[in-house]
Amino acid sequence: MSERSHPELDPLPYDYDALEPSISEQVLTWHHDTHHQGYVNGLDSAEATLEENRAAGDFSSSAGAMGDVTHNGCGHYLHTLFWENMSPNGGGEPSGALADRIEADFGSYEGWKGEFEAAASAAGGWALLVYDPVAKQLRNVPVDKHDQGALWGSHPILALDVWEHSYYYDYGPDRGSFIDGFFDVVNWEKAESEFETVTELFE
Ligand code: MN3
Repeated sequence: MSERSHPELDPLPYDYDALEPSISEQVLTWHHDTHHQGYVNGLDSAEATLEENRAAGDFSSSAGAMGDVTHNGCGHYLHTLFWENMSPNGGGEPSGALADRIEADFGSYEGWKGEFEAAASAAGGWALLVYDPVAKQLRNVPVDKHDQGALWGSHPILALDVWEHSYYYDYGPDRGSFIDGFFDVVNWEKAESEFETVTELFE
């Protein structure tokens, strides 16, 4: 059997203090080095369990391990997108093909933003802007944990982590101010490139 590849945590694409004051150096350090690293380790460990169980022909703990793969795997993938879709030079509004599609699918940028903020205020995990390749349209999706409420086949374009570890140290219970802070550093260039990649595949 070939050697299994292990998931790895990439460094942040900017310094730990680069998103201040939207996100403090302390929170970004904990969030990336401890929380995100934990999901990478959890994914690796769950995959090791599945491999050992197959070798032993004993699947008694495999269902739990498969659940650990989706929880930690989605945690790993969404955090990677979250770091990339923020930038110290971010903010503003989308442009190009993504801006046109937001207007077509949500009526206006304000219509999209109000809906995304509603998802971010209510979700127990993430607010996502996704591309749905079946309906060929953008959708906002509130996700609990990392994988509960996902829409099958959809591709995340923009991810906002609203777990309490994402903002409580900086904002206390004021999640709304954290969401405002996110929009000051949102990296629309990254979202635009994700949108172009996925629409080239499906349209
Ligand atoms: Mn998180």
